Amino acid sequence: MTRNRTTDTAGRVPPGQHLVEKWPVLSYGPTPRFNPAVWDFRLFGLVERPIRLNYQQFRALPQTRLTTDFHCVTTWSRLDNQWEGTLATDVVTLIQLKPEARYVTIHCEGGYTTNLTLGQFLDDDVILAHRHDGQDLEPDHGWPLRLVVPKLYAWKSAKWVRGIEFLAQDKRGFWEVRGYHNRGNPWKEERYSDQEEDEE
Ligand SMILES: Nc1nc2c(c(=O)[nH]1)N[C@H]1C(S)=C(S)[C@@H](COP(=O)(O)O)O[C@H]1N2
Ligand SMILES: [Mo]
Repeated sequence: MTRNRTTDTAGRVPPGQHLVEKWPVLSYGPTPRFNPAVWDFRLFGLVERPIRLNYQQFRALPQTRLTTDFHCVTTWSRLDNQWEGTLATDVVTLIQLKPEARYVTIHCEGGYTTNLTLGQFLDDDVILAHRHDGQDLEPDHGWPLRLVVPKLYAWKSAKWVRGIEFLAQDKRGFWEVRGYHNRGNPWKEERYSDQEEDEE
């Protein structure tokens, strides 16, 4: 397929990154099988009333399409990914957050987790996506549902998402306890947790 990919990459490739055209797969464990009969999506923790949606209910949420860049800490970046799904800001309208909620943990099939501040999660380009570049996500890329957090390294873009937990305290996720940076801003090259000591 010929795609008209952008030629203007100036200012879009963070330091230490190189561009790829094809989309690599990076997963720690095996790709889970999707079973729509048991799949659910939970919003829980510091919310007034936790909720649980089945797959059909989740897909009925408002749909948005946006195009963003994707930066993996292993140094590849892929520009202009078109995502379709439900914005994080639309998902949170389903629940009422308790005022103490300041952090989120994303929970995935198979036990992978990642952590974000509530502010990072509610950024206007954060999406729970089921389509990429006009096609359903492939199983290896997170089907049926993945998070996309374009402004942070891609280990924060959790695949096979099943729930969002709202917390008062930050809790490091799978890679964040295994040597990766707690924040992961690619423009500041926040790659490893041992860089965190030098910070504010
Ligand atoms: N559930 C889950 N999500 C995950 C991962 C994983 O191993 N499990 N890997 C992360 C990493 S390190 C990266 S770079 C991106 C890669 O997404 P891709 O395989 O679709 O390119 O997914 C992230 N999300
Ligand atoms: Mo990654």
